[in-house]
Amino acid sequence: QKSTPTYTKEEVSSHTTPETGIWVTLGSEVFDVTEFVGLHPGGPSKLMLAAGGPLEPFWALYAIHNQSHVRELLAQYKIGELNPENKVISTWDASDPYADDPVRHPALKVNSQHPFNAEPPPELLTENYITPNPIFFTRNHLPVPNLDPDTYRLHVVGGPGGQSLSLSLEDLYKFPKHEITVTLQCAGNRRSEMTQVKKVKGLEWRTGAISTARWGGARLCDVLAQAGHHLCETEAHVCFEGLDSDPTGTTYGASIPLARAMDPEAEVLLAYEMNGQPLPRDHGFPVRVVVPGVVGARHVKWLGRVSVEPEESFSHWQQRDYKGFSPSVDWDTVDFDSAPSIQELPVQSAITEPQDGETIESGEVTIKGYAWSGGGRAVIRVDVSLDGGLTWQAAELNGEEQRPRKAWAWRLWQMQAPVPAGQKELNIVCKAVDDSYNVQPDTVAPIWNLRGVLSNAWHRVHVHIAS
Ligand code: HEM
Ligand code: MTE
Ligand code: MO
Repeated sequence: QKSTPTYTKEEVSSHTTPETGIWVTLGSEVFDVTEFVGLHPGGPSKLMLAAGGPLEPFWALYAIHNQSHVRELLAQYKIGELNPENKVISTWDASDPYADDPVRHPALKVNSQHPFNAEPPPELLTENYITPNPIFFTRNHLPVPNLDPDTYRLHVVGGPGGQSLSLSLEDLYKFPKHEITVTLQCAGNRRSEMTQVKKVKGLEWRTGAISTARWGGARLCDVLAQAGHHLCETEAHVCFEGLDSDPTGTTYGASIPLARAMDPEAEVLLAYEMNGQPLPRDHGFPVRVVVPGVVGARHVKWLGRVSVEPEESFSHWQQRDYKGFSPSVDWDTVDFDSAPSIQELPVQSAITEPQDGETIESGEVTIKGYAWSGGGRAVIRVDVSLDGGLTWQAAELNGEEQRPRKAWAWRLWQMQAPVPAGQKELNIVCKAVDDSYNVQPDTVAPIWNLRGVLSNAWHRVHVHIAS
């Protein structure tokens, strides 16, 4: 009787190409699925996301694999077991401020490990209308605080004649619960396209610094009213402070105008639920702000303090970051006081399938992507071109219908098109139109800015056609 070969995790992780063979694990079993990749009903690119590692985190997203015929199919490719002596070595290090950060999903494309910044790959981003929590993009400026839900308190500074509140989670649950689907987008989404025009300062986000969730929580206006705030000073701002801090004690902070915070129709939330679950640690456990239609930077996570002030938050991220400038402004001439902080975002769309540089089959092409606009403006149309923008066709809009003036969430879109015979390549372009008839600019250069924010030019993807 032959004994089963055993492999270490390192050996498995070095098998990620057709040349080395493509290996995956499930439980303690190791499989060589090189021959199956091209046959995968979900497509080769999705299977390849798991190459060299465990299937579990991916199959948790796609319950379709929870069937006996899938297990039987996989069993045919078994080559051995994981080495049982493959002990997990604890990497805990008290001097490393990031040592206590949570474990993340392996599908995320990491732009920076410390602090953690990562986006879902395009082939997963538009697979679901609601982004599954484990692959929701993550934008952290600091280490993730580890907060105890039992001792957590939210401090709300009282208004004129009112009183300050110190709210436990239980107290927050007593406010009427409000649930809404909201898309969050970082101001730096698609920054990598700006870098191609001229270097910018910031993380190289591709098209994935955007995700959508169903958020549940108390309305900010209800909490502010209980603390004695009214919409009297229209010039006032609601300042939020996070409980994440750097070694000097500086915390993350941001603000929004009081008028938005007090408007029940603006639906600003103190959210404690994300897709029916408590917030994951990376997304602000136990409480974060959700400001529909507004740039991600104002959705303060790990919320510790709320106050109403005559001026915007003095935080670096409100005053010295997340502002737009003309392409001719550089780091020697920039005057951050001269520009307003970004609040509502402009209209945006991007192609997630096929991807730039990909080779596709001739015959027919399926093009997929997302479209969204800030300020509750609904996307009314997405135009797609296969010839670099000479001719256009309207894509089919999918996902939740959006309410007028309260279109807080994205539309996914798709289009099937014949590939003209004899064609060697396609220059696919998309652009969205919102209900104010705002459109995306055609090129990046005229909207280039030193911080690489508000990158919303037509999205272009160049693909080759297999002959
Ligand atoms: C569908 C096998 C890895 C995503 C399927 C189906 C099989 C299969 C047999 C069809 C199931 C049915 O229709 O009843 C496998 C095997 C894998 C693997 C053996 C690993 C060796 C992955 C990974 C992902 C993924 C890593 C995602 C990142 C999908 C999706 C579908 C699917 C989205 C549904 C396709 C559709 O019909 O729309 N897979 N899979 N698979 N798989 Fe996988
Ligand atoms: N809140 C705190 N406390 N700390 C942060 O670093 N990042 C902001 C915002 N809220 C941040 C924060 C930025 S810039 C964005 S884009 C969103 O959170 C990202 O939210 P997500 O990580 O849940 O996707
Ligand atoms: Mo952001």
